Amino acid sequence: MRLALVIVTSATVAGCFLDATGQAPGAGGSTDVGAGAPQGGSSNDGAAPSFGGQGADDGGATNAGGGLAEGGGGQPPLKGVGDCEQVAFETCDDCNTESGDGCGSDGQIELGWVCPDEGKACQKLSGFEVTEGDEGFIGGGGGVSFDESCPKDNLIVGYRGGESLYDDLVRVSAECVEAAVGADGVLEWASTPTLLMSHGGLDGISVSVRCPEGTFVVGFAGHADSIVSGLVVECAPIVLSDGALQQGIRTTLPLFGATGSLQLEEGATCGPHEAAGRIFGRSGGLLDRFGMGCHDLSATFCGDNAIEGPEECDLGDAKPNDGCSTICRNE
Ligand SMILES: [Ca+2]
Ligand SMILES: [Ca+2]
Ligand SMILES: [Ca+2]
Repeated sequence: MRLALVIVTSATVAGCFLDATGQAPGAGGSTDVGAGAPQGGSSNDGAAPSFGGQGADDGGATNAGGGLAEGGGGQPPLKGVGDCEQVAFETCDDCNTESGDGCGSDGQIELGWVCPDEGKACQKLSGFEVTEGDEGFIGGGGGVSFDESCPKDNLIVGYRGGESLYDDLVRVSAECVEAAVGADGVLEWASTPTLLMSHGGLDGISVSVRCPEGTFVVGFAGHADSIVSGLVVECAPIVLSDGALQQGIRTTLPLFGATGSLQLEEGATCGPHEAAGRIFGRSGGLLDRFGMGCHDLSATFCGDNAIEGPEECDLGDAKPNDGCSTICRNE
């Protein structure tokens, strides 16, 4: 943008002084050109945005001297970035102008980081800790109870089971995947899905649903009376937003099982910072009751001097090559 303006200015100046004799005055002279000038826009070039005013002046001076070649070159750091004060356009200031440490050369927080303290190093999302969250179930009270949770750092991504000829679910099991933090602060699948123990009978045809890769189960509704007929499962990505792990946009999977011509009723809905990590219910030869438990995912950060959740170390910064990685694993 600035380059284009500079070219217009120099063309104007050149045209203007074809007839005139003396040397060109300072860059500001464009107003003297008056009417004949192509593109009246040249007066704009003084109107630098709040940052970068310096660069514009330099460019003008070079042009006055006649040298067309290049004004400045490269991208000078934006004025105000790295001065330890967070102002105006900045969303962070970590006292340097480098990117890759959570606060970029443009004064903006980088993906996957939080910068809670002005003038201090930013902290990188290193993982999550789990506490029990919401839960809910559908179905009746027959059979015997079961309760299964995914292993540590795992979340539910799908279900497998069997469906009878009479539109009932005869068994169910959950698929779990290890969730790990990606470079951009998005939870990713870090393993292939593994199956929890199956509950219910052995008959029926096999049925299954699974969330799209990179998304996790966050709720279900279902069709049931005293026996569960089918489940409608919702999935969502989990992303770092405003310093917390939050669900992204939900998608609904195809029906798991059958409707049994029963109304759809609410099962469990995980809160905005939760995802499913547990199934429970009752079963015998059929699936009498099905429930899902949500895990509250509290984000942990590398660089806050506290070893939390999945962290193996935390040296108070999120720098690599000092024995403790950017996500606080031993190097
Ligand atoms: Ca600043
Ligand atoms: Ca920085
Ligand atoms: Ca930490």
